[in-house]
Amino acid sequence: MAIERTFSMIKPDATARNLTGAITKMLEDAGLRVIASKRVWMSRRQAEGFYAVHKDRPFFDELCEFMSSGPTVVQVLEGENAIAKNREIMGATNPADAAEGTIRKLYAKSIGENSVHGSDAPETAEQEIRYWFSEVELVG
Ligand code: IDP
Repeated sequence: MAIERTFSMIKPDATARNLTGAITKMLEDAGLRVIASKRVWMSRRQAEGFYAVHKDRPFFDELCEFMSSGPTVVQVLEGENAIAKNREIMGATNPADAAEGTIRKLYAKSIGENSVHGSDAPETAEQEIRYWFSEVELVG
């Protein structure tokens, strides 16, 4: 299995509850390595750019408002099958549908304020990493 990189974000509802360490520990315990990490309070414009793929969805405004409402922690994770593994640990978008033991089941407040983001494919992982990090910030 190839070593992959993926982009992960701890969202404002989770940083507000001081869950950065707890969430990062779950990722590390699953074998993912944090090779870049920084705390970012994104602007509305940065949120709109990051979530541009969702611009026609009914929840776009609400999502960008939420994502720029407080600090986030943006991270790059590395490991075997990192993209799928991160998605598995995160759990389903809606915490009501998330499996037991997943981050969203444990911590998400709602379908919108759902504590974490994780890239869903190699192409998006690459784009999202590039959106927040420069090459020299990735220390594998
Ligand atoms: P994902 O984060 O599990 O990949 P997406 O469908 O890509 O889910 O949606 C991106 C983000 O948009 C979600 O994580 C959530 O924060 C927000 N979102 C998705 N659906 C809704 C909704 O119905 N209402 C409010 N926010 C939503």
